[in-house]
Amino acid sequence: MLDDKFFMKRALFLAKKANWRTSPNPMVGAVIVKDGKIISEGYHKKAGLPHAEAEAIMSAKESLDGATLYVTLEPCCHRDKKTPPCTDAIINSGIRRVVVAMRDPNPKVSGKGIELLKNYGIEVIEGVFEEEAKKLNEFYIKYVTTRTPFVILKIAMTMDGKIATPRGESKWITSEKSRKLVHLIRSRVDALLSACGTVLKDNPMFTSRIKGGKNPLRVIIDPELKIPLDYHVYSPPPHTIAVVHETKLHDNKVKILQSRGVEIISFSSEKVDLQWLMKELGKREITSLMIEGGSSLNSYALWSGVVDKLMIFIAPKIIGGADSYPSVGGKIYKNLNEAFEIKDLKIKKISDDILIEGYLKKA
Ligand code: RP5
Repeated sequence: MLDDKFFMKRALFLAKKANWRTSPNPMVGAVIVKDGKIISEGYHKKAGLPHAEAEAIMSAKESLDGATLYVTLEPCCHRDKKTPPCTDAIINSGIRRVVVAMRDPNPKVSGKGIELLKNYGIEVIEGVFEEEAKKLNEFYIKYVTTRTPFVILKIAMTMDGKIATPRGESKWITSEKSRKLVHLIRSRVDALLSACGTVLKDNPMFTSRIKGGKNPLRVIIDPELKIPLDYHVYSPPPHTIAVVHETKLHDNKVKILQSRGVEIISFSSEKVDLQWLMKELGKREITSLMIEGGSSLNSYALWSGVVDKLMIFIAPKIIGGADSYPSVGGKIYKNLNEAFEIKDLKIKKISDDILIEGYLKKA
């Protein structure tokens, strides 16, 4: 129905107001409509605070008898750590019709919320702006179904695919506007992953310099603890997790880092297993992560199969040469038909740069 689309659009707009601050929860918006008019609205602001539907129901100033609820995600039917089930609030409110954009992929819900509402005689319509709702919560969907973060691999490169000159100069390849967008993404993801090569070369801060933006947790692969203690990444805030080889656990640096609030995660294999690391981060409720590394980490992440989405910024520059750093180094595919494939491409012009976004086709 035309009206359903109209009101769901408003609910999606409200959901976005949370500005990626609801982790590990999804961003959800809700609108209550009676006699063709919006009588109440709500959105989920932060984990621990009321869900969108509950907020809209609570803030309604008139009777909800016979009203329609528009909500961007299926209402929950379970009690989480702090909030009661939204289905109870809906059933008790007098709302007779519920329009949802998408089912909640959380195994604790996944259709059960809808079933419960139907059992109480409430009409439920599904799938209005489903794709938009799914896109909005791509971090949450990956996390709640796999308990590992949604991973974005960001690469800033020249037109010939280089990320640095032979002597490692990389500041800056892309325009200020592109870098600002990267800072915006930093403020949306829960964590940023990099490795000691990039950190030793650039001494990056890995913070978000967006006004009012939150900083991501920094996850730094530093197996041999090569990064000096006075480097930005080891000077919280924001917080940092150092991923260290177990043979270095008795190093005095570990104690110093821990006294600064740096968390140490250790591994025993020759190289850190990124699939394992993603599980460890998932246990810490990291639902999304952006990789900002060099040729080796970019390659390693792709080959490890942890990357979900690519954001490739291409600047109108050419460095050339075999000794300059390629965007993706390391292992190669011998045959073209085996190459990594990217789908659902979106192309944008940002200043003079081009941003290509796409999702990795998984085998
Ligand atoms: C990366 O961001 C660059 O290659 C550089 O290593 C880093 C700089 O980060 P900030 O110090 O600006 O936070 O993409």
